[in-house]
Amino acid sequence: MTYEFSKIVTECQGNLALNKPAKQSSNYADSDYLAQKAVDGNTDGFDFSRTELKANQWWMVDLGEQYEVTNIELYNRNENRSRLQKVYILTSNYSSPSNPYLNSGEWTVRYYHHPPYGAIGNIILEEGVFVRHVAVLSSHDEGVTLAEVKVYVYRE
Ligand SMILES: [Ca+2]
Repeated sequence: MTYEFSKIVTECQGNLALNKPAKQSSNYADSDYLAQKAVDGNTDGFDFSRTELKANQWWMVDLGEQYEVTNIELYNRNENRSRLQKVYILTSNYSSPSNPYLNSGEWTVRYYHHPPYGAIGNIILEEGVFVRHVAVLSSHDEGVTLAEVKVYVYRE
């Protein structure tokens, strides 16, 4: 008889969000600031995603499968940092969740920051949070702009 065990993550797998499919609620004008800019591995604050300048815009990435995520790192842009305010970080373990919005049964708010005025940094999740999708939503009326989002499993 053969026993098969689920693979257990015992070491850091690197940034799980890197080059994963990302999308956002709107694209700023005809700009190049598409959602994928926030998962291209470049944390340069001059290379960023950007939605339209209005409230309740969001950005999200699909990690492809569920992970027990421990850390989410956000990098703001270099200029006009204060545009990124009233920031919610949400996660979902649904395979195809609806668009991120507050008070949805498919998304859980893991973090809220107001006002950040600068780099947002490293958010550490509690143990046992299984994540397939990570979203960033802002209720501020200047939209969501992100240089990079990184997602890690550090815990054994
Ligand atoms: Ca980037």
